[in-house]
Amino acid sequence: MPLALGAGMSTAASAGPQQDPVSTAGSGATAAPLVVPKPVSMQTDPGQSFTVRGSTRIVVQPGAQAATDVGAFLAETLRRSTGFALPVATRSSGATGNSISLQLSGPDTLGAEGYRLDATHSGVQLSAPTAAGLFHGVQTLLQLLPPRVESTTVQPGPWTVPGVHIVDYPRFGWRGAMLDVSRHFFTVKEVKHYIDEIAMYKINVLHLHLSDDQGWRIAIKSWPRLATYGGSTEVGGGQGGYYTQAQYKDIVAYAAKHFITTVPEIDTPGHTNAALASYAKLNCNGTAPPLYTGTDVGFSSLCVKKDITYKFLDDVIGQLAALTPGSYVHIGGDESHSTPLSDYIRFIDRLQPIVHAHGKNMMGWNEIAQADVQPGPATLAQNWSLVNDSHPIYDALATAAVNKGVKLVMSPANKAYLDMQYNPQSLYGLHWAGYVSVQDSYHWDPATIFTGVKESDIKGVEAPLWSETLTNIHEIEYMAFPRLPGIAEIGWSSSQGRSWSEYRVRLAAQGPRWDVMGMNYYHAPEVPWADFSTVQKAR
Ligand code: TNX
Repeated sequence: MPLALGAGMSTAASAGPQQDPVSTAGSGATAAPLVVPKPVSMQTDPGQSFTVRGSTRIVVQPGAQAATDVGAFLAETLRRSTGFALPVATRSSGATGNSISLQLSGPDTLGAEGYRLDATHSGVQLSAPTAAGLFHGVQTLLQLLPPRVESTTVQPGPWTVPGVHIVDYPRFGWRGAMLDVSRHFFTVKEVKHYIDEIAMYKINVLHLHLSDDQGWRIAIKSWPRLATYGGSTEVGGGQGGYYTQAQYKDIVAYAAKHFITTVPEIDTPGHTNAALASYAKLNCNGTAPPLYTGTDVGFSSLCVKKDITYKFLDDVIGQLAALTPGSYVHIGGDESHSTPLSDYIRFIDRLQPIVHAHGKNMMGWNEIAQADVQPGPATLAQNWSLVNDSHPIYDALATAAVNKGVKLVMSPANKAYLDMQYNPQSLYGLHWAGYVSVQDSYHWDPATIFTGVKESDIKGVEAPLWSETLTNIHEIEYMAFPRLPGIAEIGWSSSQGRSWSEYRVRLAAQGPRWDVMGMNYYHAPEVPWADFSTVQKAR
């Protein structure tokens, strides 16, 4: 008899940290596998389990290239830690039992990213209408295996998947992570590393904040000084850096392999000192300011009245659009404190047609709702207003956007900003929006923040990571983990029955995976990590 662990999955919490967090098979234990984000429904079947072994195959339908690619991704990951051959075979080769099967099932109720996963004695059956769904199912499967599966060197088995039946699909189609590569520059390798880590939690958008006062990070062919001069420093005066278009393409392709769409942001009309310093003609007074390495905001503005400004933007957005397979280009629009409001509105009104002329839709921070932006998918507003837990506030910009028929991506600064310090002792980060503990960052719901904004007005959620205080991937990891998986869960899982005490146990089960990966995560005291490391050591 399968043990039903539907929406609430309450036995996961009651399983308690003293039990083996994942691999229950063979031990007779019935603890539910601890998966983040929480699947829509999961039944465990203690009578069943499947052990991946040397003779196991990964099986796909003949001719299904997208499924084969996901199968190859799974094989690559499993080969590193298991040392098994794990050939990716087509079904016509006769492989049946003792296999992990990845099947494209054709359209059904699971939507664009959902999947079904069944693990029994004879193998693992993963099916989904899309390759993205298969990829998300693979992420779940990896969480069903012991944490040492994340190792890059061969580890001892057994590699047992508990008997489960999972049906899963996301609440929102946009589950983003933003990385500010402007305040400090991060290498292609570091960005790819972050992609690996966010993909584990079914994040499907990587928003790259490519320009700000302190640095311009993408080469633009007709405006070479943007990168070579505007990208030559960073906060604190370090050497900065920029991506060539080939490197940027490489990031976009790597993200796509992880079913993550890259959204490029060029922040305008404010946050533009690096561009203004690179080209005197972009300034109203024709004089280039010096490069800037501080952390103030709101002091720079493109020259709204000059035509060259729009020629510049047309070139930049045209080249970015050509590098972007996704449908959105982010034009920033935040904190333009030195642009008079009438100019700001004029500017955004002139910019949106430029974005459209290059075949993309326009995304911007919620201030863009002050302009005459277009309804429908043509515009997306990213809301960064704070959540007030006890008194939901009525935010004029969010409501203005929704009243214009514009959908919102929710990034409330005192919940979803990963650069906020956890507490006054935090080594890195800022606290202008408050200290944000792991529990705080999990305790909100996008559909109940504003009285005027309902579920259907919301495109999804996004966790921004601003980098004024962050200089390398280790510091990125420290701020993003363990909060990012909670934001990912808010974007993926139903809010029904959501409880911190249940979630913290599933979150703690991620710790041993991150330990194996060598990640520098914050060991937040409110998460029961220790219990899981004991389990790990005892194995
Ligand atoms: C606000 S919120 C900013 C960024 C800063 C960040 C630091 C928003 C759209 N802009 O310019 O980096 O705070 O937390």
